Amino acid sequence: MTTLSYTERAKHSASPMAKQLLQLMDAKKTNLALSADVTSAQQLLALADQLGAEICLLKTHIDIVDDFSLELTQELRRLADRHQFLLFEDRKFADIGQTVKHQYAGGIYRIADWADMINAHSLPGPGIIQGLAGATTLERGLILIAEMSSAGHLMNADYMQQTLKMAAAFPEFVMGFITQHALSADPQWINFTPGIKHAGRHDDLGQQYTTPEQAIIKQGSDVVIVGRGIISAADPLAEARYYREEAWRCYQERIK
Ligand code: 5BU
Repeated sequence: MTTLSYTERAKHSASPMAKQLLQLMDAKKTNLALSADVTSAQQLLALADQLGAEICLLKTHIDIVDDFSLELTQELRRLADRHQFLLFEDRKFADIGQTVKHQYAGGIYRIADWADMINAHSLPGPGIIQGLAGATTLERGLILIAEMSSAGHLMNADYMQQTLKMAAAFPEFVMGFITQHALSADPQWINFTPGIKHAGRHDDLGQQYTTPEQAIIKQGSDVVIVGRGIISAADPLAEARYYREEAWRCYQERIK
């Protein structure tokens, strides 16, 4: 785990999108990502507008929105620019390069046109990274899934280290990892951690939760991703502010 600030780490990164996110987090003083898992366009836009000032990243599952349209993605982009956050589509690509290229740039969702970053499983091998990297000429970033938050996943220590090696071959495109703990002390990699909640250890479908403090201080996480902990709360804005302050305090403590 590194004790450098995000701004310092931006200098070590070869990925323009990683640099942008690292600088944004220090400038805006937030390392909170919102997982906006809602099923209507209106709910998604309302969350982005209401909580946008608190977050560095809005994570979407665009394919769960019942009334999806390309106008929704244009609105999301406008809100991202207005409130200064980046867009992360949690698509979890997992196929051969030729297929993911089309899934990323084409189809109904045209993810490459509006999402600053996407994620993918390392399982198929490096071709998946090459396929995604070659799908667009826009400045985009990829997060490799090294370690999931769910109970009983099959990603063992060797899988995680192989994922790290795979990333190292594409430092301009890969920004870091979805992981529960920092995989190396190399400051260029950003560690994104889902499965964050201050109370509640798991849900009924395999999700396992850890606290911001455990994730950031003990495990070396850089960006905490919170979904139901915020969006299912009685007052999502108050809860987002709580997570923002707590996650920022932990980051400050780690780099002290
Ligand atoms: P929650 O409501 O905070 O449990 O939502 C977590 C989100 O993060 C949800 O969108 C998942 O799809 C996503 N996620 C995850 O929970 N664990 C993982 O390992 C990965 C993604 Br990859």
